[in-house]
Amino acid sequence: MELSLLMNEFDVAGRLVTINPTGNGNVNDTFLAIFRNTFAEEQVILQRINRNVFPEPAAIMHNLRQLTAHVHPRLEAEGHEADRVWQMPRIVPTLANKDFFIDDEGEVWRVITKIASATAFDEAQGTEHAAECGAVLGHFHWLVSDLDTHTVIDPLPGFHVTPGYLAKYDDTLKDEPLAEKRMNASMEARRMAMFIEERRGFASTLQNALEAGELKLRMMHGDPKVNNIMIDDYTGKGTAMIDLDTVAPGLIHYDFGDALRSICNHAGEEEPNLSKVVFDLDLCEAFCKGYMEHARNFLTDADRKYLYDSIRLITFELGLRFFQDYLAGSVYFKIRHPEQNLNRARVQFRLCESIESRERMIRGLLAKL
Ligand code: GN1
Ligand code: MG
Repeated sequence: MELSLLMNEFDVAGRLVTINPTGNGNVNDTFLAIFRNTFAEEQVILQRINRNVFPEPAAIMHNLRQLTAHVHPRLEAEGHEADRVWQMPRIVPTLANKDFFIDDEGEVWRVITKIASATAFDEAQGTEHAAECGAVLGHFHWLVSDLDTHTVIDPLPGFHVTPGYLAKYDDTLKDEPLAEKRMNASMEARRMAMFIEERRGFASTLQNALEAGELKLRMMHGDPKVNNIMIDDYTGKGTAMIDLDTVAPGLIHYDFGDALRSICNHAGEEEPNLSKVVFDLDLCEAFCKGYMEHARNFLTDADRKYLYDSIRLITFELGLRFFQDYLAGSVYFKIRHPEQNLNRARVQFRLCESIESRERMIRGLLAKL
């Protein structure tokens, strides 16, 4: 459906002047729409929800309602004490007062407000930026720490349960006829398979701690990579977490690790030259300091014990997810060329090795926080 016609379905004041793709998510399609009237301009975000990934759009919109209903009043009430304006997007309803619109082809669309004058960088800009990212994630965890986990519908059951991805990988090799062919087509793919075998036992670390009662489920973001953290254009301070579809009960460790694996890797997720993929310890330290400013009070000793493992584990998990998807024919992560998910897996596994080789130093700096 034509994007401008689609925008007519939503309740935004003014006239649409432009609508263009924005961001570079691997899952949903995102557009920035700008409306104007005589005196003002309104910018909103239009998204097509990837139904292959999120089969129940009503569930993620229900969750977004619960989340914003919990967080918005809190931000307003505490605004005068805060050292900055914290933001969180608001749902823009359709003219029929629904949270999303289904077009003639069955595609699901939603509109949310844009975070004002802020930028989400694809790469860490330096230690100050990393510290701000830490502050944003810590503050987010604090904001949702008392959100009743029962009010939220798990949008992607098993989303961050690493052993589940191992099982999925095994199933793909067993059931997908082309997977073996893809595996045997390149040395790279076989190297990835060996990398996975060497870490099978490790993959259950966080789940074991959860089952033993050492770690507890809390609300987590689910996808706090560097470009889901918005930085205020004028103050340089972090101002919002975006991409809220994966907010669900889980282990906040996966968030902590996910933010670090993306912030501390300057080369990004698509780098073809593996020698550029290195885990940066200065950025790690800066992020952790920013995070602890908000998280110090709710992290337990047991939580702290698993922080290093969480960084290593989520990096391994993402590499495994990319590799499994490559073997399955790239049916989950959007690609622009056929080897893209294989290369994404190579990058994460190299990053995982870089984390492993810095274990002592990472543990050392975590212990000082
Ligand atoms: C996906 O769509 P995007 O780019 O925000 C994925 C994350 C991965 C990320 C890696 C729902 O997020 O889990 O960490 O790609 N989101 C989902 O870039 O699978
Ligand atoms: Mg996402």
